[in-house]
Amino acid sequence: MIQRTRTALRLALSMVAALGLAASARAGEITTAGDLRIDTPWMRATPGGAKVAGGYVRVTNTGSQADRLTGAGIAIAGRGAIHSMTMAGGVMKMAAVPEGLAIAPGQTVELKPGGFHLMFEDLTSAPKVGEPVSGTLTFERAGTVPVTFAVAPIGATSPNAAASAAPAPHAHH
Ligand SMILES: [Cu+2]
Repeated sequence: MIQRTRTALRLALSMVAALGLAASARAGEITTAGDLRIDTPWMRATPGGAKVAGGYVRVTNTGSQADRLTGAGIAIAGRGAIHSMTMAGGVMKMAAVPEGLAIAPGQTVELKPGGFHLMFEDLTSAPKVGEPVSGTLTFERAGTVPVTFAVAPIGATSPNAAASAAPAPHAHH
């Protein structure tokens, strides 16, 4: 009887371990769309009441024709846009990039904290750590691609990083 309980417990623990692995694998999700390799879409949890959230992703063009990231959306936001972030007189400034981001053949475009990013506005609920958010990325050639955004802690600088107190001090352009 005791032996059987132990076996059941071991089984339960190994299932928890397997689920944990599945969760971390999802955090490093790679989607392929035509010639594009879409590496780990992610976002950060937001403080309560926040109406906007940034989104990040790395896209590599493995083909021979240029493409362009033109838009993005998530299920829990009214709209999404592409933004740049630059340093102007010691102040971080964000601006919409309506023309999108060109991705030349062989090139990787990285959207990350402190640089180009997706801006999701009119949040209808707050992204929470460990609860991936479904969404889309739209490209000129590859079309609209369904993706899943992993959710990292508030202040995280990468999808797998623990929350850090301060954002990266430099502006990436
Ligand atoms: Cu922004």
